[in-house]
Amino acid sequence: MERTPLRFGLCLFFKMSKLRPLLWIFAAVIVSIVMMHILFIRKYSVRASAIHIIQSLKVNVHKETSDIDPHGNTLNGHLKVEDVLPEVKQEAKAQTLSVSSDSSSKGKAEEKPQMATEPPKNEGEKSDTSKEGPVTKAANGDGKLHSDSSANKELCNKKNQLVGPVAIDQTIPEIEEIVKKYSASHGGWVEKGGKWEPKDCVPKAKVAVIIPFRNRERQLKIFLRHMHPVLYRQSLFYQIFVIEQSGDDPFNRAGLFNIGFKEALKTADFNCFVFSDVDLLPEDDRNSYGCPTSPRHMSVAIDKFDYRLPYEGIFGGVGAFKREDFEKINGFSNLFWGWGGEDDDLYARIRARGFKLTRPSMMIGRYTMIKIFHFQSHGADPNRMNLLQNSASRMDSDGLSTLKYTLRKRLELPLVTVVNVVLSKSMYQ
Ligand code: NGS
Repeated sequence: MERTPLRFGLCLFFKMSKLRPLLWIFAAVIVSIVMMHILFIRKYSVRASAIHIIQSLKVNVHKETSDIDPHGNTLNGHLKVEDVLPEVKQEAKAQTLSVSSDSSSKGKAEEKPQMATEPPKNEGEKSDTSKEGPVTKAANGDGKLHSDSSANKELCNKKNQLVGPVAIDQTIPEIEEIVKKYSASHGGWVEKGGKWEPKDCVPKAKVAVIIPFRNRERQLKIFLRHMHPVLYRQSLFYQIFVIEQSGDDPFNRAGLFNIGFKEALKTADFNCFVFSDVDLLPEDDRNSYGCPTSPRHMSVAIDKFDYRLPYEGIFGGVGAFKREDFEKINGFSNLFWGWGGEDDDLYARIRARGFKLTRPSMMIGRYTMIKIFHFQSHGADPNRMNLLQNSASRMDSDGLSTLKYTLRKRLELPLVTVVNVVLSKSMYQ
């Protein structure tokens, strides 16, 4: 038969209609792949590569994106933390410590069930002030953290206390104002040293919140006003420690975290640790500051990064560890002086030990970075890229086991324990 265009078209139509279901499936697969690529892969990889190009040009990414540096100094750099958070002062007793690898702890961490890291499903209202914290005075006023009067008590499970998204207030309060509102000595709940524990149930975690610090008093006041009610509503046994670096050496954020770990264990047998910058305020109280099942990066969605992860391996901002997990990676490196890299080094340690990194959802792990301009007296650590070449092999010989510092003061203020230390490069040469 003659092959006319009409016959060819009819044949093709006939074959196509038989194949049509297959074609639809094929098209659907292609469209899904393209959508996934656009939604997930590009979102992270484009930002990550931008950041790493900037890094390789040795430009301080932070300066490019915001006025605020989570590690450095402020313009009003003359005040010391005890001037701004006055009250109980103790004798300053200088004492040089060179801590060995068997750790500074007093007592073993208790085996406690883990605090749930997933949020309850039905919460989403804004906070109201009536839910800010407890109204009754804390039962024990002796300044010690109690944990073993728990024989007949049940584990705390007060998710209905959580409010979900919480209001962010960036006005700078007077410290007396917050003390009056929160301190147990004024009818609030926070005990001297910045601690609290639930009295009617057994807390699922004993948490030390560690804040590295230098000349950031205004941020600290905002932070304390924000954090105490959040930690209270999470029903945690908690204490907030500010580790203040004196001296003129570049800021050593990671070293201060290690010191905080050691110093906190002199106070109580904490079984989990949250390491946080002073200028990061959680926007949702379902983001648990309790014990994570494995190392947890908590500040996954910060406003300054448009609530996205700037790159997949970031561990900056706020992170949480079980005590034993932090010990297994020998803590942070002590060798990063100035801005940047110490958190990437920690991430490499976590990976090298085979831990699975956990994160809250992008909806729950939201943070506001306090917008107060401050001057950064030291820039980025020029040696950080070299150190990052051998993060894993350096892990055992650089960290908690080799930490050196001089303890200058330890102050139990009404809303926080301040540990003032000298930490200098010369200690590591
Ligand atoms: C990376 C830094 C990290 C830092 C992150 C975000 O470039 O330490 O930026 O910084 N890594 C290196 O410098 C190698 S931020 O803008 O939050 O200050 O955490």
